[in-house]
Amino acid sequence: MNISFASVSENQITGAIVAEFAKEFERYLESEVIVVGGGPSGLMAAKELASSGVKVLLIEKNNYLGGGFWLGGFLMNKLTVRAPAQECLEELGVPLREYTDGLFVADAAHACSKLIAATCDSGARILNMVMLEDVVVHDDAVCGVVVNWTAVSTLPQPVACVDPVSLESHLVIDATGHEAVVLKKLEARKLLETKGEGAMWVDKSEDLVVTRTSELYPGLIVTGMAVSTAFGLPRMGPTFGAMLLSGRRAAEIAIDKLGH
Ligand code: 48F
Repeated sequence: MNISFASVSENQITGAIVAEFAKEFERYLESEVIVVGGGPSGLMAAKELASSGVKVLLIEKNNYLGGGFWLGGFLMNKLTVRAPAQECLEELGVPLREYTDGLFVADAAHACSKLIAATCDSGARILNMVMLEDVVVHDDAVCGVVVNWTAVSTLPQPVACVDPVSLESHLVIDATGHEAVVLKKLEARKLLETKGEGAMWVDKSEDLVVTRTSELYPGLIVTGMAVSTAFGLPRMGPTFGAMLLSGRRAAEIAIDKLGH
């Protein structure tokens, strides 16, 4: 088979990347919501927000999205969700099998890639390899993030003198998982206190994570496992229903606050 690709120069390829990135980055210097962390809760929150017409930017420190959603647990490619959260996966078109009454199993790569695709399709913008370094706080409310390229944090000190930049937003969502990175920035300034995650107790943890998903400080909503860290709730292991429903709840809270 003969094939002839469109003729372009090397620098046109570079130019296309630089121009498009710069245009989009400039457009998102201010967003309505910035989601920090692209695991299941952050992706779900960003997808639901963008689907409702909210201008949302998601920042993720890794070069891939999905966080703990790529693998169910124990390095095995299956993940579980408990009813009623299977509905979220059904909406995404993820094949499911009911293992026991109300406990569903899915292929982790399939579920994660569908959620990522749906988030991109929703219109949420995504910045990979961008790491939250700090938050912007004006008049006792969070109103943005301070970020740097993840690569900068891996450089040796003598060559890592790179100042971060700020991005503004009406609301920030902490979806950074167990580490609750955004909350920790406020805690370091004694603006709030986190309790630290409790021991494993799946039957309690999932309901609690969803019901405690909330605005923890003016302008800052917490979702996913960061909720456990904030309130000292038990952890839940490789089941993801609460992550999906907590992300959806975070989006509802944000939409309500924005008055959309
Ligand atoms: O850890 P992660 O998947 O958080 P989650 O959405 O879901 C937790 C579950 O995966 C699982 C569980 C329950 O089922 O116990 O662990 O709460 O995703 C968090 C994402 O945040 C990114 C990180 O790389 C991951 O993709 N992240 C963490 N710190 C930063 C960050 C940071 N400083 N800046 C940007 N992204």
